[in-house]
Amino acid sequence: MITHASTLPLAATAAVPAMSNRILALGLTTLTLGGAGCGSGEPEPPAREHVAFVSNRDGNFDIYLLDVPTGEVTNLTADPGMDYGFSWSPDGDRIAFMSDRDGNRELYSMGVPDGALVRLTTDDSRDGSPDWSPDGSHIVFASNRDSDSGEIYVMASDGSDVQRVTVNERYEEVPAFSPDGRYVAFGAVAPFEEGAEPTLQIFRLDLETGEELQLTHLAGHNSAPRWSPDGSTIAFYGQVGPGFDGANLLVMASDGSDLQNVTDDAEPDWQPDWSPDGSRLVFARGPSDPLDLWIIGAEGGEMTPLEVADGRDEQPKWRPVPR
Ligand SMILES: [Ca+2]
Ligand SMILES: [Ca+2]
Ligand SMILES: [Ca+2]
Repeated sequence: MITHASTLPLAATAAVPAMSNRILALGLTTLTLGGAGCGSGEPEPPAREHVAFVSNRDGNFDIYLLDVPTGEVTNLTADPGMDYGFSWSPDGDRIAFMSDRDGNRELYSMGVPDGALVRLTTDDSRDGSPDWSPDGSHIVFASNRDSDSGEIYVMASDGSDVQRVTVNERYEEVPAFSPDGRYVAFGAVAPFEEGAEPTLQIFRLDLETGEELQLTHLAGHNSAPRWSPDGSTIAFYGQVGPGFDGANLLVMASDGSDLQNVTDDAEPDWQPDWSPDGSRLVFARGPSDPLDLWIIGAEGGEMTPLEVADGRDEQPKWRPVPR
């Protein structure tokens, strides 16, 4: 277990009661938490504003927490293995992530900031890209355990009750739950039009009916879909520039209509994620190495750098705010 509580700013401890409840619900015990006393008469701590991200800045991939107001960065995983591909629990108290620390790619969840680790998968295949359901009960992920092409699976958030939700010969990646829990959006290899060479396109699977809808029909690769908090809009990256050698952030309605380019410039932009209020996107910007983290309004406009440092910083995900 890793304990980072002493290095985190005060605001990070505001969610301690909720985390304690969640840990107990998972059947774990003996959690000791330093208290930021929230008793009556004390001022409310400021709302936290955190972005977690993946970086290789310390020599291997780990997941880091950035306190936005102070710029302080904490290594959450700090393991020599490859820690990569994560999502926040909806209460912001845990991350689920992929790691090869036990020999092959498995999924884990970890308390933030207490570091309490739960292994979720035990399978010789490559398991990755976990995303939490909006009620916290389930995690969707990608795995090649049943087919070389890889498929999408949903399991309970403690790792039990794994269910396969796609069956095909197609590669799939980075599934994302809709805020109402009904749909999963993901990237999958398919032609953008009849007869075209297959590239990554965005799909939407209805978990109730099993119906699948191809949302994008764009040349180049298009992936990393993320739903807006109100579920109306999906942000993703697409290689819509000349030659398909870069990438821009795109948004579309959740049925694939009303496509708009948010970052229409030559610098490559990747992996958008929504702020909790839906007003901004955080994303990775730059060529493959280095990558830095930037913020832009959800409808475009001026970009501002969030985290510019050596190494490859990517996959930023805004931490949910306690309700
Ligand atoms: Ca690592
Ligand atoms: Ca595995
Ligand atoms: Ca497949």
